[in-house]
Amino acid sequence: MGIEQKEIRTLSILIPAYNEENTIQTILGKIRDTALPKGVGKEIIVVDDHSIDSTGAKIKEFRDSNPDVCLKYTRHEVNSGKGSAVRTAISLSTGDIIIIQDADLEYDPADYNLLLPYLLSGEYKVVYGSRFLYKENRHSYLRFYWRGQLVSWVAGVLYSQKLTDEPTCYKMFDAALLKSIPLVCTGFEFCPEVTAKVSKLGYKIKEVPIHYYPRSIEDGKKIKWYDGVEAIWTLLRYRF
Ligand SMILES: Nc1nc2c(ncn2[C@@H]2O[C@H](COP(=O)(O)OP(=O)(O)O)[C@@H](O)[C@H]2O)c(=O)[nH]1
Ligand SMILES: [Mg+2]
Repeated sequence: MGIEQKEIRTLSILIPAYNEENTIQTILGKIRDTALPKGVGKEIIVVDDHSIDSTGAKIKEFRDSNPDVCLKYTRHEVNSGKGSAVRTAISLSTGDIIIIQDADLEYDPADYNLLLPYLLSGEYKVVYGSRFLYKENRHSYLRFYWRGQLVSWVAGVLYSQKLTDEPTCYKMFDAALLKSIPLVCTGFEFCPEVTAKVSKLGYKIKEVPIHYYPRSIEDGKKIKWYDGVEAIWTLLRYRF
């Protein structure tokens, strides 16, 4: 007897957005236009983390001109960080599977289809898209590249996982598992916290190669060097 699968499944796409007026409508359009496997629906949840540009207005404009798209939108009363926005989005999501999608254009929603099969088959409950496994990818800043390598190596050693890209945005989870994990992160430490906690629960993380189109700091990249230090500190803290 095979694994019992529900007929219709929903992928919840969680978007933390902070001052992303230049890209938010494009990424929403790309998500809308991405075809998923038969029987898998989409739910988009955008959390505007109190942007001070027109991000909020752009989201509402998109929603109004795309009534067929299932899009939930909420705005934080104060700017509280990527991790807080992701946690708000998790609490609003209703799908069976969850993926984190940044509001910039560094990742390609078409790649959801590269990760999904591993969750749909029931083989894995946690799948990461690795930018480093796809050799043709460019990496804009050497320091981001090496920081990513270091954080991945530390995560792999501390938690006995085979990881080439721990800080990747594309992290896909079984929704019930992710919702069962108490998260406390507020900023970019969402990634190491969730990696640490799923590993401690004994789940093996599957990695698949994905495309990557890095943006520059001038284009709005917000992650800083100390986020790398905090990532390693977070990995150590939850391990010991
Ligand atoms: N909610 C929220 N999101 C943020 C904040 N800072 C950055 N982000 C979002 O986090 C995502 C990743 O930011 P980015 O600078 O591209 O970092 P990277 O892709 O992880 O290197 C983007 O969607 C940003 O809008 C923040 O203070 N609050
Ligand atoms: Mg980004």
